[in-house]
Amino acid sequence: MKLTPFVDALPIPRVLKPVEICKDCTYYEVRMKDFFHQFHSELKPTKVWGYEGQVPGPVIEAEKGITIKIQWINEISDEKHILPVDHTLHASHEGMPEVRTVVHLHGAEVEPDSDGHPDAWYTKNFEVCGPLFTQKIYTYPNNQRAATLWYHDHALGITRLNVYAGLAGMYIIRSREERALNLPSGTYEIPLVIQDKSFNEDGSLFYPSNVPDPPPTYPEVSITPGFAGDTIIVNGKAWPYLDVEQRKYRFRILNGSNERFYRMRLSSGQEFIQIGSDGGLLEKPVKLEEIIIAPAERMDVVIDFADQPVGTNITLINTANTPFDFGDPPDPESDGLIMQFRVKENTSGKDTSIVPPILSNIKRYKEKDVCKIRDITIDVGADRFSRLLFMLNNREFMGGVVEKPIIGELECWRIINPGLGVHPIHIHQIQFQLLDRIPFDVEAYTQTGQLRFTSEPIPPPENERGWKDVIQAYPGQVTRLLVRFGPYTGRYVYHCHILEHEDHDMMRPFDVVRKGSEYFDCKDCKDYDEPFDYHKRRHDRYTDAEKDGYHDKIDCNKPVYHDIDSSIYNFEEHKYYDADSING
Ligand SMILES: [Cu+2]
Repeated sequence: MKLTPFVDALPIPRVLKPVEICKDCTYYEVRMKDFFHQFHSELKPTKVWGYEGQVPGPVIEAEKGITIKIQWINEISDEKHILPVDHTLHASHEGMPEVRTVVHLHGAEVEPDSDGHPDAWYTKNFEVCGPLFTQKIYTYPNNQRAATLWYHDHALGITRLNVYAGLAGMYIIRSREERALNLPSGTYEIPLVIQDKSFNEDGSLFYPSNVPDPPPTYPEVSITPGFAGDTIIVNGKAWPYLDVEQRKYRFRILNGSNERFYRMRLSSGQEFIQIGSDGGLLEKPVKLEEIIIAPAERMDVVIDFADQPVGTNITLINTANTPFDFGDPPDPESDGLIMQFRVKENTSGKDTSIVPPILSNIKRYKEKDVCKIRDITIDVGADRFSRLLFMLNNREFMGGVVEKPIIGELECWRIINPGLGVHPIHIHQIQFQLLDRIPFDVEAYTQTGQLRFTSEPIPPPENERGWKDVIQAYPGQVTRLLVRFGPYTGRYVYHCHILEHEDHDMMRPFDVVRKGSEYFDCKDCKDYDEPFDYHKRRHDRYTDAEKDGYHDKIDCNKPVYHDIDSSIYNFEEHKYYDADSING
């Protein structure tokens, strides 16, 4: 399927309107539906799943400190998934509902029951729910820095399919401080949700049902080690163009692709001015000729078109190999192209926006304050069908909870990657900081398990010195993160954000616990070692379903014991204490 690039204008996702604005929160309802969407004017409409009938979903605008509540409603009418389901993956066995969803607000600091745990999925109108489903309405306190977040599906075993089918959208937290900076705004601030897709001749989405020439041990429908589409989609259109005036624009770039990294350049040779990363504004703007963005990362950039002659067409180019960075280079005429900017005269008056030399204040964590060092190894093995299996700390998703960070304590997570590819590692609940990356002797490590560093630590590049929730873990390096959890306790996950890796066991649960919290030894569930409050809440719901061997016996309407810890929640002010005050 060959589509002509730069035929369709870039769509700007609309901003979602709330259902109700109350005194202390704003309430939204977001419906997931199946519908047809035209990705390119030469392409027949494509059946997709999307939020509020849009691909990508509408932008949700939040104000720092003002709580948003959202009911995410599954109204997808399909009985079966529109993409091939691999029934050998967790929670995907025959008999499990295929059309199940759960929404994760990526980068948001929220309590566990609003985090969209992969096992908190539900089907149409909440008829059938996963074992960790507890509530229909999610709460987002927005008590964090202004930032570009995104919401997307996270259902266990089918996240790659649900996101690829269209379930993704942007969520922007704004603040007074940021508005005061006078960065390009309004018409000149544009979200760019970059994804890749492939299409069949009839316009339907193509997603592989197996690897090419699968070995006889593979199941009929099988997950692959990663999928990249041949068509680059921005805000729901293939290779769109955008008319720009001779002035500055702010682009909030999100890589919402399954596997594909983008190494972005402008054909004009001009620089991007990066002003923000996953967790909001950097301290200072950083000028870059090239930006590498991994799946799920966000880059907030300003591009200044003021000196570009009217009539100039500037292409946003991709040169990243797939898989990154050892795979095939992109075709300069298809997946090597992202979109085009067409420079027009400035007709709307003088550009009074600026990029100030100081954008924000970032208090760096200090290595000397680290209470615990945690090694997270990236391991490659084989599953029971002899398929390539990426794991974290050599455990599968169901391999029990090992990481139990104490709320408020600073930890150093050392991600050890002895493999070939770059894995974008995402940790839920918090924003973290990159300490450094240290090259190590991979051969010695593989043989002895000992880390032997081969050079001095590489400090974070300027554009990775802000807050992050996804980090590119390079092969042959130990990526050291400084991580502090809070203000919530409970169960979260961390995982690789290559969605085919995440769905195939490159995801692990962890529990944020209170210092000295007693672990509850439950006679009925020997496999579970978790904080008492969490276990108590979950116990009946999970064990009954597990004894029966399937999950779908759970009544979603059953009242749930909902624990809010008064040591971290100020009931009078309806807000959570910050991590410093919990520890102090
Ligand atoms: Cu990975």
